[in-house]
Amino acid sequence: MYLLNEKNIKLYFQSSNKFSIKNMNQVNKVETEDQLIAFQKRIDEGEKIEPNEWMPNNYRKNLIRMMSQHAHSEIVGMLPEGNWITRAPSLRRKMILLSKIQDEAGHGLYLYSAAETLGASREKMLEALHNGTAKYSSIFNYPSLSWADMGTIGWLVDGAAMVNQVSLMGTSYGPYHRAMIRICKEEAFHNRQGYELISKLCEGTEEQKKMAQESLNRFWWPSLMMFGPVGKDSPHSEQALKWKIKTESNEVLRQRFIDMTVPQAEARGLTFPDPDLKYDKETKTYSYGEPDWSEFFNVIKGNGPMNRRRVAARKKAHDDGAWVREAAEAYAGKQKKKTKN
Ligand code: BYC
Repeated sequence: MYLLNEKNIKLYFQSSNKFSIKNMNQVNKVETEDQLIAFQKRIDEGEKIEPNEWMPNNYRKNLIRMMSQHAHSEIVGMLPEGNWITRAPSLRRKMILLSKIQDEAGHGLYLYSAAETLGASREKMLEALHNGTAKYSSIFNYPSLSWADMGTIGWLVDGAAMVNQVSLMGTSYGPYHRAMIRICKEEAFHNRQGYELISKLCEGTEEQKKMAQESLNRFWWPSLMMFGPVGKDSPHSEQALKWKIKTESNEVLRQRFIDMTVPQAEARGLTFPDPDLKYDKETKTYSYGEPDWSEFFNVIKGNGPMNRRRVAARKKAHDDGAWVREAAEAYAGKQKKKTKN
């Protein structure tokens, strides 16, 4: 039996995760072995866990960690593409880009709301993003330098995200599972528009084809790193898999993405910046070189090429939007008064 007093619980939730629990009633002061066994049985039988049901504190904590990082990734992920809206080469491309970026904002909102069902405070989650303590996907700390990057982001970044999120559709937490179903539908469009853009460049002039290749060269390794590290460098995986917070390992998903993407590139005459990439006829998969994990850890520590600029841009957007939140609250207050009268 685990006994925690209120102060310890608060510390436990705040210490490693940079967020706080708003509703302390949702946190267990006592966790018995029987409760943990019964919970694992529900997971093993494929049941979904819903917000008001009993769950271990550690399950709640890890979901808030992962879902809030996921939500941050969606809204920080709007920035590299937002950079190109005014320079889209046609009205069609501009409309596609705008609609895709709006979808990402929506994904962020579903995910923040889903994390709130676990008792996480939206204000605290955003505060952690703005003060630089929260993580978000490493990929968004790289710059978008050419128009071809708009294709590469859709094709590779959304492609990698989709492989990961299709797997997360099987997550054991109900609200996360439902958010993933909706997000994956939109992600499929994001991925296809990116591949279509790259395909068009590859059918174009030598210069356009070069632009596509150069973009693939820059984004390939960071896209593989999106799936996260392996072994002892992936400390959350073992328990997350046991509780079906995640349903497949980082490595399995990375391999699936590679096997899906390499033939797509080859069909367009593109090559990869990995001399070790080759098809293995026996396993029917591609073997590949080791990503530079020191670069990855440097990026997630906040030292990637764009970390500081990304966080500053998010903070500015939040501050600039203060009047919208105030107006919405004032309007909601008025509506409440009206319904009372
Ligand atoms: N980037 O034990 P591990 C999109 C951290 S956005 C940064 O394997 P876990 C889109 C990890 O957090 C979709 N950090 O962790 C939007 C942990 O650190 P902490 C983004 C990473 O959670 C706009 C430590 O490394 N998708 O599609 O079991 C435009 C150890 O890792 C990363 C998601 O967010 C990383 N890549 O597995 C376009 C998916 N990898 O927390 C597109 C949801 C690892 O102990 N998240 N770390 O400080 C997940 O599936 C999992 O959290 C991960 C990591 C596979 C990422």
